[in-house]
This record gives sequence, structure tokens and C-alpha cells, in this order.
Amino acid sequence: MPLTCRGRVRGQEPSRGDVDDALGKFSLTLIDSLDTLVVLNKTKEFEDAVRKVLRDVNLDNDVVVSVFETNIRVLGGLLGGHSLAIMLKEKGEYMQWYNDELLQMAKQLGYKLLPAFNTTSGLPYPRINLKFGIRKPEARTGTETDTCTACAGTLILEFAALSRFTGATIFEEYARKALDFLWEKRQRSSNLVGVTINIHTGDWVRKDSGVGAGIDSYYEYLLKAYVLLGDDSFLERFNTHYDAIMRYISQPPLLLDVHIHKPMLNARTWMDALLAFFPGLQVLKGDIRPAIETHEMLYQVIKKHNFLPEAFTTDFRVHWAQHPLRPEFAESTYFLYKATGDPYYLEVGKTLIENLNKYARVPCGFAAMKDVRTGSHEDRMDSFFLAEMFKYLYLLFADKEDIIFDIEDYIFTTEAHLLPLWLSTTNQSISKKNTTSEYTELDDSNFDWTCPNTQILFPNDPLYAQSIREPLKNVVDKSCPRGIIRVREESFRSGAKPPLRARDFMATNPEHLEILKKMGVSLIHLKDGRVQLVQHAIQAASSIDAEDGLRFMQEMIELSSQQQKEQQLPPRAVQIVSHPFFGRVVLTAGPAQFGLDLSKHKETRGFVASSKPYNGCSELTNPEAVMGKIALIQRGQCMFAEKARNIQNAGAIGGIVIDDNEGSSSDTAPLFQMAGDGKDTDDIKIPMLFLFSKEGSIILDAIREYEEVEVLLSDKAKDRDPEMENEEQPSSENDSQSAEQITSSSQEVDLVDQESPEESSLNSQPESLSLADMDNAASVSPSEQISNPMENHETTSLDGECTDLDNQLQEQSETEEDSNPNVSWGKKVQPIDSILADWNEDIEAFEMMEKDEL
Ligand code: DMJ
Repeated sequence: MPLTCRGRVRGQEPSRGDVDDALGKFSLTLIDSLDTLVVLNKTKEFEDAVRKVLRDVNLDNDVVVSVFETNIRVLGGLLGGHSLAIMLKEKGEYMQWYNDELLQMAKQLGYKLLPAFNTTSGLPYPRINLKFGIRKPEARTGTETDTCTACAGTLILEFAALSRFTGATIFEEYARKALDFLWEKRQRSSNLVGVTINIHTGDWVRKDSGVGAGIDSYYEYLLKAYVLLGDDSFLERFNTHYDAIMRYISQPPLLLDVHIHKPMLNARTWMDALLAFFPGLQVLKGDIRPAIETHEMLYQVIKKHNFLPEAFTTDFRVHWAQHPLRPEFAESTYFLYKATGDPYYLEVGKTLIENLNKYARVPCGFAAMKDVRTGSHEDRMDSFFLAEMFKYLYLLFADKEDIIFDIEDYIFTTEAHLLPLWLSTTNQSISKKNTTSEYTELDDSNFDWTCPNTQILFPNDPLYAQSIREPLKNVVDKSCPRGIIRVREESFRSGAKPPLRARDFMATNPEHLEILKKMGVSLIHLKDGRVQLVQHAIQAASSIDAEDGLRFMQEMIELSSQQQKEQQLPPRAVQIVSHPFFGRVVLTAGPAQFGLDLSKHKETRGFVASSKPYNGCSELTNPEAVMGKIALIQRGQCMFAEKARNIQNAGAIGGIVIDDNEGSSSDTAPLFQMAGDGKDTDDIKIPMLFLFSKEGSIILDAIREYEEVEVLLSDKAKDRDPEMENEEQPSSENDSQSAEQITSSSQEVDLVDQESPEESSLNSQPESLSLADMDNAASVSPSEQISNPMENHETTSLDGECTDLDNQLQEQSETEEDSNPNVSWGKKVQPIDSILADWNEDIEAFEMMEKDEL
């Protein structure tokens, strides 16, 4: 604990939940950093540290620990220490007294972990009691049903090394069996694996698939098992998965989670920091281009926030602002430097070190970042910081002669522990077993290279890496590609105007659409209701029309950018306060550029009522139902301002417009801002908010279920207060009982979090799409593409200040309270349960990340 300058002892500090499962009162940090000392040429200190481990460490503690973490950090640490201890002993100077004591400890620990594998599948239980094992009453574990893929698939290096060092075959056999089972359970059509699996049935519990949290080191160990053990089946499995990853998950420079059954469907719109190891693995595989691309993208996220946030969105905003000093990016930087020899990667390493010293260094070590945006610290320095970060950063800058042994003779485990490659020929007969032989025919290009060969594969030509990196230079900060600026200047210099002015354009006007078509501009209606404008000059009627099209697009960009700068409104909140929600359900809502400004006025509280007609486009036929209430209106058919006037005239005190695009959700779509009608909207006095369809359905379902639903419209969710509950008077005893049940099983889901002032000034990109001032009117997505007739009719992707006309969500950071929401609903609210299923996926992912099996 670098802030309080003490060690963290399990049980003596308040529990942090699953993240503490890495701690087993076995001097984790000491063991995890043993081989780092040798790499850093601290041989004397290594000798002392080994003595301390042998003298002090007790493995027989009554503590429930994570099998995965104990394997990679403790078993791996002991084996790495042993590997270097025998290397030093052989050299004849240090460790002359050493008699395999660390290996004996490792073996003892290995036997302690074995009971975890006592499942029909052979997949290990996620946790084990070091003293009592599994299932015994005193063990307090063994009832779990699920584990993560990485948890079950990241054992083979340590377990095989233990078997081969000691001759006890059982460890390698168990780890192989778990891997065989995972391989059998892969989704056969996509060849992907999910994040979580049932250890008894083998069913995928979470069917999303990526290369980060929950899966990462499973892939790493397949390739490295091949390197260490020379067993072809591991390589074939790895290549099969790699082929699937590159087909579905890799969307250079992004790596995006998909569904294993529908791999063309992205499962989320954010990436986690753990996937930063993947470029390093791609180097090991020999696929350097995507490695350079992803690494460059990650580096730019780091440059923006000093560290890689725990999760960030596909448009590079912070999704989860914590950073526990993870080493994955340094690891990939090291591998890329080894592969390319490009000094750029030394510069990257220098930046990492400078940032660590500047922002994380504290008197007693380096403190994790609680929030990369504010630079606040957490009293935490995980053992992987010394095991991995120090090692990789040192190795990045070390010359061969700086290291007292040949690092090329070793393989790095996922925790960067060193295992000697000579193990591949030791005791190998003991564990070879027949593995499945049916492998799918693969694209042969994936088999080209299997190990890095820095001499042949990567010709030490720095320009090679640079040529791949260069086009991605602005991928994160979204500055304008030069070519477009040039064209824009020329276009404006000529003073020519397009036949249709951007400010007059209406997506519902057939004449306008005709003109657009002539200019080669097409409209793509996105699922979330927005419209994407794309210009392909080649599709224009003539080159003059093509130029007009370009001018039109540029005007559109200018207009939108200008409007957005004028009106950057943050998200708002719709909080359901009536029974049985009591303020626990907070829905992210889009603001309106007209009506009561909720950031300046007190929140509006009221019961909801649907308007008739539901689209609110004409005078309401049910004013008595809406009077004094918050009216629900469906998006579409007329302008938002018109809807607002109609419900206001009927006596409504506020309005919620619900998106008519089925399935739209604030999870996947950017914030939607309702613009006015281009005229004076001062007459609209009531607050208006916008909900995507999923969030809207929650309110509609609640009305069906409970009839009376009261909500709070505000700029920020209010703390759930007793008032909310006191107002609730269940109508019958039964109701009262179920309300209680629901209350106790529900927790707060706060999807709204205010951006820090600092961030909002940084985040000066256009925030909203005022062009959408007519319902269903045009908007332009961030991936807007415009082709430039003077540039070979190429389609150029523009973003950021230039073209990102899309609404941008304010950055949402997970606070400590809301980073672990666990939505569980009682039977009574079943319909809402299904609507929240998608949210649960994200929430589970966060929980998973928290578990730190990451
Ligand atoms: C390390 O413990 C290992 O690298 C693991 O495989 C995943 N991540 C952590 C550090 O982030």
C-alpha cells in the first residue's frame, strides 16, 4: 500500500472484494518480483529475497484465493525464481547454497491447487482454500459454477514447467485437460470462445468474445505452450482462434468484442486495458502490421490521459477511469521494439516511465490511478507492477550485456516470469497425450510464421513500422486529415455555393434527396435513427455535381460543428422514484436545446402519462390524463419543439420523447440531443428529455406493471433518499412483501456520471447534432465518409473537429459505488429484467474486471 506505506494483509484491511482473491498471506509481492531482481541485475538482493521467501512464506493458510492468480503470480513467481536460481548457481558465484527449495515450495503449492480440478469437465474451480481445498465446510468455497476462460486456460506453462522440473506428470496433465475441454467447447462456426463458462456443464455463460478481460491469456498460453512444449496441437488451436480473431474481433486499429454465435455483431462499444497485451502476442505470432496499428492507437489514448484507462470507448473516451498500473502496454512496446528495432518504441517507453514518475510515484512506491483524468491515487501497487512493468521497461532499454543471462533462452509467462526453453526437451514423454486431431482448414497465411525471428521476419527497418504507424497518428485526437483541409480551402476560395445549402437540407424532402443523389451524396439510415451522409464523387452526375457535393458536405460539417459548439449539452437523467424502484433505476437521457434547462433549475418530479396521439404531433386528445404530469411522446413525424408545445398546452409539466427506433439504447448509441425548430422556442417552458427505445421501454413496462410511475427529470441523478421510499404505500400485504423482496435484491444502476470540468474543456469536439432539429432529420455519424473528387475518388474517413457531427457522450467514469452494480430483479418485474439483460452484460464485464483475474 504505497500511500500508507504498509503491506496489505488479507483480513487486516477492509475487503476490496474479488480483487483480494490474489492475496493469500503468502508474501505475494515478494514472490512475484523474485526474477525481476535478477533481470535488473540485483543478484545479491535476489539471494536475500529467496532466503526471505524460504524463511517466512507459509502456503498453508486458511485463505480462499483465486486459482488463476495464485498460479500466474505465486506458482509462476516461484518457478521463475527457481529457473534463475539454478542458472545463477551454475554460473558459480551466487546461490551456491540453493538446493531446489523454491521448486519444492512450488510443488507444494501445485498440490494445493489440484483439488480445484475435481470437476467433471476438468475445468478448475475459480477459488480454492489454501488450507482446506474445495467443498469441505471449512473451505468456504467449491460452490461456484462459473469461471472465466482465461482463468481455466492459463495454467499450462506453469503446470507443465512444474511437471517437467519435478517429473510429477499430474500437473501438466490437469492443465492440458482443461485446455482440451475449452477447445472442445469453442463455438464451432465462429471458432471463438466466450468470456465465462460453466465448469460443470461447459455451457458458455457469457457469450461475448474479445482478446481482453476474461479471455486474454488463454490465447497467449496456446501460442506459448507451443513455443515451450513444441506440441503442434497447441499451435493449430492458436491459429484457428487467431484466424477467427482477425476475422471478427480485429477491426484495425480497434479490437472489439463480438458475440460468439453472431460474430459480425459487436458486443460492446468499448475496449478494456487488458487487450493491450495483444500486439505483443501478435509479434510473437509474427503478424506485425496489426500489432503496430493497435499499439499506436493505444499509445495515443495514453498520450491523452497519461495512462491507459481501464476501459475506453471506440471513440477513445474514458469509459472506466481507473488504472492499476497495468503492464500490458509496456509488454507490447518491448516486443514491438525487439521486432522492429524502431527507436520510436524507445520514445514510447520513455513516455511511460516519465508518466509513472510524474503521476504515480509516491514516497513508498508507485500508486495506482483511481482516475486517470484527475490523477487521483489509490493505495494500491499490485504485484504485477514489479513482476511485469519493471521487467519489460528495463528490458526495453537494456543492451544484451546489461543482462547477466541470455533472455532469449526463456519464455515469459503471462506474469512475465521466466521459464527456460530447455524444458521442452525435458521429461517430455511423460505428458504427451493424444489431443483431438480434427482441425478446420485455415487460411494458410496464418501459418506463415510461428515464432519471432527478429533477423528474418522483421528486417530491423524502422521505416517499415513508421509507414504503418503514420496514417494512424491522428486516430485519437481527431485532427483533420491534411488533404481535406486543402480541398476545403480551395473550395471556399472559389466562393462557389452548392445548389442545396446545408442549412436548408431536410432528409424528408424528396427534392433535396434528388439533389443529393445528383451530387453523389447518399444517405444511410442507421439503426439508431441517425442518418449517415456519404459522398462518392464517382456516383455524381458530373464532375461539377461532384464538386457541389463536396461543398455541400463541407457546409454540413461547418454548420454542424458550429451549432454543436454553441450547444454542447451534457446528458440528463430520468430517475424512477416510485415503488418498487425508489430511485434505483436511473436512465441516461438526451437533453433538449429548448425548454426548461435542468442544470439551472430544480429537478422536475411527476407521474408519467402517455399522450394521445402518441407522437404528440397534434393537439392532445387526452389533456386530462396528461395535466400536471410528465407526458410520454414517441419520436417521429414532427419536430421536437412541436411535440413540446402540444403537451405543454395540454398542461404537462415535462415531456419524455421515446425513440421509435426499436432496440436503440444509450449503451450503444451516442447521446442524442433534441434541437429546436430553427425558430424562437422561448415559449416552451417545460423540461424535455429524450430516451432511447430500451430505456423508454423500461418506463413503459413499469407503467404496464405498476400503473402509477413517478419519475424525476434532472441534470444528475439524486441520491436515493428515504423520502422516495416513504412515499410508497403498497396497496396490499402481498404487494408490500414483493416490494421488499425487490428492494433487497436490487442495487442502484447509475448510468449517469458528470464529466469533470477539466475533461469538458479537453473534450471540445462537437457534442451534438443540431442538424437533427426535425425528427428523423439528417444527422451524420462519426464514421462519416466523404470522398474527395480530387483525390482519386477515394473515400476518406473524417472525424473529430472536422467531421464528427455525432453527439458525444460525456465521459462516464465508474465511481466506486457504481462500478459494481448488480441488477437483480424480483419475479414481479420480470419484463424489465429482460430489457435490462443487455445492461447486465456490461455490468458483468465490469464485475469480471474487478475480479482481477484480468
Ligand atoms: C497480470 O497479472 C497478468 O498479465 C494477467 O495475465 C493479466 N493482467 C495482469 C496485469 O494487468
